[in-house]
Order: sequence, then C-alpha cells, then structure tokens
Amino acid sequence: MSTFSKDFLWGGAVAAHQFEGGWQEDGKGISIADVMTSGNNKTNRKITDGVLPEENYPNHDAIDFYHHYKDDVKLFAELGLKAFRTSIAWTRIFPKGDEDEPNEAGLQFYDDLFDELLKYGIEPVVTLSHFEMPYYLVTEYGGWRNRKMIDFFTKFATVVFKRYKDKVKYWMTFNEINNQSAMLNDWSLFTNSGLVAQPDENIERSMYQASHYEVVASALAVQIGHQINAKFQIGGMFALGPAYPASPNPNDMMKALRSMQVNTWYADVQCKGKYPAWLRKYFERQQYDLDITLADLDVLKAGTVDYIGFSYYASHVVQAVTNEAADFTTRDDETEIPNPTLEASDWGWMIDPVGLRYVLNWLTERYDLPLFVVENGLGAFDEIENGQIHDDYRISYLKDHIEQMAKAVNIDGVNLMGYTPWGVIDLVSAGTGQMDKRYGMIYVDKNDAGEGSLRRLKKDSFTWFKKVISSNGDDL
Ligand code: P53
Repeated sequence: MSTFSKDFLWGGAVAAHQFEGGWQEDGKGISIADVMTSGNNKTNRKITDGVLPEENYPNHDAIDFYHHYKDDVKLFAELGLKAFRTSIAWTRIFPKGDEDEPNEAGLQFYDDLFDELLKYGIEPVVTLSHFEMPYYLVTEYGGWRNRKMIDFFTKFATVVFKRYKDKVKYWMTFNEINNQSAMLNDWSLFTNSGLVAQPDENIERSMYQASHYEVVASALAVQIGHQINAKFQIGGMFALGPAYPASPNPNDMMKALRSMQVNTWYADVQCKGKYPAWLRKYFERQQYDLDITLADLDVLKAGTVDYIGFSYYASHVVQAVTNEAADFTTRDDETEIPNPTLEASDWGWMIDPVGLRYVLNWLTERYDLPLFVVENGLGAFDEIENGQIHDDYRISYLKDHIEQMAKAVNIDGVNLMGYTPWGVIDLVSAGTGQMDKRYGMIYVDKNDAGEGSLRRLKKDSFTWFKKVISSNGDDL
C-alpha cells in the first residue's frame, strides 16, 4: 500500500505575475509586481514610483506563459501532474481594482487555462491574491490601510468564484499572508499589503491594520465561496519556516516560541477564528487602537478555512539578545543566523528536510486541519551541458523533503492532501526578481538580463518527478 492517499495532489506551483508576462495584454492593469525592478542575492529589488522607462521590470514579460500556455500545459501533462497551483492576476479581472464591471478578456483567459488543464485531468489549485493587487489601489486608496479594500477584494473573489465554480474546487485566499508580520521589511509590506511607509507613519501599526482588513476579507471570501459552491475547499496560505532556538538557553527558547507566534498568528485567526491572547495584549500595550469592530470578530469566527496551504523552504535560527525586551517580540529577521548543522543554498536558505516534518507535526497539533504543501523547492543556478541539465542537487532536495513528508504521514499520522513544489517551470523570483534563481523541472531560456529565446527544456528532475508521481511517491 502506498504512503500517500490515492487521490494525493502531486503538482507544481507558480504565481501569475511570476510567469504569465503579457502585463498589458487584453486590458490587464498595472499590478504591484509591475513596479518592482530586478535585483539579486546582494541587491534588493526596488519599488519604483510607477513604471519608469529606464528600469528593468522582469515580471512584465516573465516567461510569457500568457502566449505559451497550451504548450506548457502539455508539458505539465507529460510530467503527469495531478494538480497545478497558480493564481489569478487580479489586474486581468479588475485592471484598476475599483471598477463596477470585470474585464471579460481577463476572465476568458483563465477559462481557457482551466479548460486546458482539465482536458488533461489536472486539477487547478488557485490563489486569489499572490502578491499582485492592482497598483491603482495603492496610489488611490493607500493599499490595505484602507477598509474599502475589503469590498474590492470580496467583489473580485465573488466574480471569480462564480465564473469558475464548476472548474476550480481548491482555493486559497492570500499567499503567504504572514510574511509582513514576520519580516516587516519594505518588500513584504508592499507585496502583501501594498504599503509603502510614509515618513511620519508607525509602519508596524499600519501593517497590523492592513493585516486585520485582510483576514476579514479572507473570512468573508470563505463564506461567499461556500455559498456559491458548498464543495469548494478554501484554504489559508502561510510561509512556514520553523524558528529554532540558537541554544537551550531558556531565553532563546522563549524567543523561538514568540517568533513562531509572530509568524503564525494569521493561521490562528484563519483556522481558529480569533486573535491569540498575546497579540491582543501587544495591541493594548502599544496603544495601537486598531479599527477592529465587533462585527469583524463575528466574521472571523464564521469564516474559518477548510485546510492549511503552506510554503516550506527553510528553517531559521533565532537568538535572544542580552537586553531582550520583556515581551520577546521578534521583528525583522533580515540577518539570518546560520545553522551549523545544515547546508545553505546559494541564496543562504538553510536546507532542512526534517524541518518540514517538524512543521507538518506542529500544524497538525495546533490546528488539526488537512495540510497541503503548496510550495517547496530549491532555487539554484543551472548549467546546460550538451543540451541537458543535470540538476541532481534539485532532485536530492525534493527527494529528501518527500521522504520526510512520508514519515509525517506514515509515522505521525498527519493528514496531507498534496504536494505542489514551487516553480515546476522556471520563472521570475519573487524575492530577487531574478530568472537565474531557478526552481523548475522545465528550464526556460531567459537570463537575469532578460535575454533568451524562451525555449523550454526538460531537466533531469523532470524525468525523476514523473516517476515519483506515477509511483505515487513510492519510487524516489
Ligand atoms: P524566491 C521568501 C522570500 C521571498 C518569497 O521565493 C517567498 C519566501 C518564502 O517564504 O515566498 C514564496 O522567488 C512565494 C513565491 C516565491 C517563492 O517563495 O524569492 O510564495 O512567490 O517565488 C520562492 O526564491
């Protein structure tokens, strides 16, 4: 008997803005991803004031899936994918975000894409908002600082739920909604919430206010979705790298605990329907006086998620400082403490397969909901040798992680729905804007400078993953 259930969702994951291209095609509006430049492992991406002629914006054309989708989906079918996780670019449906009527050409594109996937028996798994809100909502409304965003988002959700109710069953509301709280850097604030810090602003307060409106919008979407189709499975989506204490020093332990709490309070709200106690105390102590109404709290209770989708790439080490604040609240983990027991990727991400089993257990214990690993993978440089790409490093990363998932299922009794590794096809990195930070099993000929033929090429990991899927995870 197989470890994984017979309907286990083996798949691949991407996000619209990182692979579609066609940034102005068929009426699409400018999204927040369209004003982010390219960077690399040393230089951050810049967020520019609108689209500037002298800058390089890698998401504009990306890998041009918009015009290659039929051939690409054919490759996904050859790989044997059972599921394909993508997102709907909000700006294809509502180009500015506050229109009364949706853009039909944008809706048609996703109809065609979902039909193409279903033709091969590939189940679409769809994220509503994956770092791609309309830029107009940032410049005109201040992004998620504004309560009006709840209406714009639920309208968008309602339109796509209704349109695709017979084509899509698995949904997620906001991708990695928790990045902003765990990292509180410019990139997370912008990609999660469309926030650009103003000179006189307490940005932490704005982040919590924006986050609150997002969890309310998410809970409303869950309720609306279930009314449209009771069979919908609507999940939350969290980035989940566990925080390990740097030593057995109790202060380090406390720091690790608080760091996990800061990172995962969104999951508390979305899975349990209420704010955790430590955070309510934190708001009080900071005198944030947030706009959280009693009606909002009822919405949160009534709109809990059906499952937990999460990304897992790496674990982190945290350490208390000598004059640690009494609340141990962790902010800004930009300086990564290396873990001497692990190797790191070329981007400094700690490679930790056991950490995935740890997280699967941690989530099960805390929320007791079905789990779905909707992102996992190794960003690496690939070399073409005689027309082939021998990415054994990627195979071994994925194999080691699948082995740990199998232990979590077999030994620990975790309820696991599926596994969609990140970037089944090479795409633009979210964090750095690079093309040469590659995750795919399908290579795309395009580099950081934006040059290349866009030709697709199967890597060794393609053949390997095909075998994994056809053996339902038995043959690794
Ligand atoms: P990239 C960390 C930093 C940036 C994005 O990341 C992240 C994470 C992981 O927690 O999130 C996800 O492309 C995200 C994807 C992204 C993927 O990780 O920076 O959901 O959009 O591409 C990989 O290497």
